[in-house]
Amino acid sequence: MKTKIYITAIFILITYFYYCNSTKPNLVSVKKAKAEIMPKSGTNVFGSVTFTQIADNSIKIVVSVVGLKPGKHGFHIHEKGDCSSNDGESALGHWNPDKLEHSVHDKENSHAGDLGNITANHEGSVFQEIIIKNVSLSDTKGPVGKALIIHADEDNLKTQPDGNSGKRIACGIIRSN
Ligand SMILES: [Cu+2]
Ligand SMILES: [Zn+2]
Repeated sequence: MKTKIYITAIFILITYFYYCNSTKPNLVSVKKAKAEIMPKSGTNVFGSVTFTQIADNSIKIVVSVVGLKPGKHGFHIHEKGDCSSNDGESALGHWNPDKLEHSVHDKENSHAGDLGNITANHEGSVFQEIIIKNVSLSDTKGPVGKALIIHADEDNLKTQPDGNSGKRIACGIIRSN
């Protein structure tokens, strides 16, 4: 009888540890990351985007980009850190680990990579801060290693799967630093 209880207890412990390991994100220590933005689709868009972990589950993104048409441009994290193709399609679709729908950033209900729009001034420059929650730079399955894409048009935050934001006019791989 005692042996049976003992075996049951070990079984429960193993199940518990297995469950913890499979649900907890795999963490490394990354506090900052950066993407160098390079032009795509024949544009002249350049810049940089920095990522800073400002709380356990909150990231500040600072966008500094030039060479855009004035107005709003869809801005997303795409699933593959590959900017090699001239049209930016090598970065694949929006980063969407939870198989949710395209909308405004809110990891409970949207693609994790939905950062909304950036707005270029009359000179075509963007200096903008975006705060996103429920994402960690330390998570090995987080945004580091993925690609940032700037689109030609405004993201309407509704149309599936990409907000109808048009061509990919710039791309940058998010690297830890
Ligand atoms: Cu996009
Ligand atoms: Zn999306």
